[in-house]
Amino acid sequence: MTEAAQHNLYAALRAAFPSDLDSVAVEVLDGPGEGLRYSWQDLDKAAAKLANLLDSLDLPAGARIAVQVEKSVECLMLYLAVLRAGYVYLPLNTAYTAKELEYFIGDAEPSVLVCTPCNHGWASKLAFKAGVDWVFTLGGDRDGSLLQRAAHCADEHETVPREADDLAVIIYTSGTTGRSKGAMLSHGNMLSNARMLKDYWAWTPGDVLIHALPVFHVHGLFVAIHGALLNASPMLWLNRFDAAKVVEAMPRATVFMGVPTLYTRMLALPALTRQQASHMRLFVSGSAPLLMDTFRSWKERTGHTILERYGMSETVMLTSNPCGPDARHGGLAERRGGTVGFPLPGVSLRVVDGEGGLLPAGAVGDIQVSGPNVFQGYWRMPEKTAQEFTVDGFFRTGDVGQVDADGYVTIVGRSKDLIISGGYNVYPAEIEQILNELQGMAESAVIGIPHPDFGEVGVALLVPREGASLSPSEVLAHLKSLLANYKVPKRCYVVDELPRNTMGKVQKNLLREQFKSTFA
Ligand code: MLC
Ligand code: AMP
Repeated sequence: MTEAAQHNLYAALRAAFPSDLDSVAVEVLDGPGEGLRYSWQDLDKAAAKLANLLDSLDLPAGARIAVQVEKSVECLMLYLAVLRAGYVYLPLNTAYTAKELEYFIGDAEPSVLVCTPCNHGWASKLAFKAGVDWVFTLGGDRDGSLLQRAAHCADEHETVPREADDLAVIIYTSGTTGRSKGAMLSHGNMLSNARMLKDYWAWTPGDVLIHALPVFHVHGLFVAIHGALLNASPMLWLNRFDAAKVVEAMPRATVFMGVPTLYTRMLALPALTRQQASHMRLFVSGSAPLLMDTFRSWKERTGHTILERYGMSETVMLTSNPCGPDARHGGLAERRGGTVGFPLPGVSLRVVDGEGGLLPAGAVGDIQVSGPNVFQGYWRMPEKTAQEFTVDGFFRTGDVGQVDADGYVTIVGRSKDLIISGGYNVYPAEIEQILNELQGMAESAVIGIPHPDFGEVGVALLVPREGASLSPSEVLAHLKSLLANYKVPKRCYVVDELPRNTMGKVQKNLLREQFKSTFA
């Protein structure tokens, strides 16, 4: 392999495959393929076939391959194939509606769309209208045109050389303006992060990962998959999270990664015991704040201390509680609940005031970061990108926090108006924009309030125009037709007015206080 090919993330992952390529790489625990076992050879050959298929399409350099399919091992193979062939992977949440898909396709201008067979009718129509050259289907039962076409391709493929700064993936994240932005991650961003996490989380031979997260976001696609592949660790694969199935798999596994909702759902099961979890080595939580109550209950029930970490689509992983003694911090090994641990090796993290002045230990301010993991900017949004970086190259995360005297980082809030629901980000601005266009709507506010299952959920407050009446159920149905279902507020209330401060800004903090017990 050439020097440059080594910068291709796939080349690094492939180089880590075990020498026995016939051993099991992935075992499927649910769905139509339940019981199927895929070897490392299967992953490699299928990724080669798919990469050859992409090559045969004569795509332009840097072509985006948009993928909106249900989770499956074949979807993982497609991801590997796109990396290997040097194109740009664009994963999309399966919950996105036609309206949302239309935006992503219009913005990213992919050359290829891969969708589920059941969405092919409408998805291909809007894709071809937007100038997409190829539409393939991939179903959860190894069905669809993608695999049919790839079956005829050769099962060997030379990994395309990539530089560390070359674009590998675009991940869309919604924004405070309501317009989604494509975060551009390079091969180097992801590889540097994956290599560092392999050491920091002490991945060891014999580790087995339970993979139960979606594969269209940073957590499930990068942190979990790169970690396992780079360590040649088999994955026990769940296409949908099922608390009972994860608990059942624990005696055959060592590592689990989840958002807090997954932990609270498992805690509700009597089958989760110290004995059941005794084979496990590491439980990682992230993407949303882990409540102290969950942290403590998990320790009490299983004997394991959850390792909480913090990251973003724009940066992959930024901080982590220690897995073992951290020499940079006096050998501290304690995983402190309520904190997201230390900045990872290679990551610089600082807390600043409103003017950008560095704050001392313990003071709360805006979190800014830099490092080899920090993204290349927002797709075709140079001005937005420039705004989000400081002159000395630090990225403004939009998170508010502090670093204590021992170096532990705590996230105390967000300067961005964002709700994190079951690990998914929901931007109120996107919903308010739709609400405010409705006939009879004077104004609206969407707020996040505590929820026992999802951690936080959205609630919409609607102010009708004088003389108009609004039906909450109709409003919710309208939102459902346009937005991914997890973004739709769980409740909708009609109110007379919204509280405002002297500057005329809606005081969402007062509304959050007023509605905080809705789901208690
Ligand atoms: C599902 N629903 C949600 C929801 N998930 N509502 C709010 N928030 C969510 N997260 C709604 C559905 O719309 C549906 O509503 C109802 O709940 C039941 O849906 P479901 O499909 O049966 O839910 P379920 O499969 O149980 O999904 C819940 C979940 C899932 C927690 C397993 O949301 C999940 O996998 N979350 C993980 C997200 C994730 O991977 N985040 C990482 C982002 S990366 P209705 O009305 O239709 O009945 C990142 C960076 C980092 O943040 O640091 O990692
Ligand atoms: P995303 O844009 O989906 O990548 O979400 C990134 C955001 O998730 C971050 O900016 C944080 O606000 C939040 N986040 C991630 N991990 C944690 C964590 N452990 N605790 C609190 N918030 C987190």
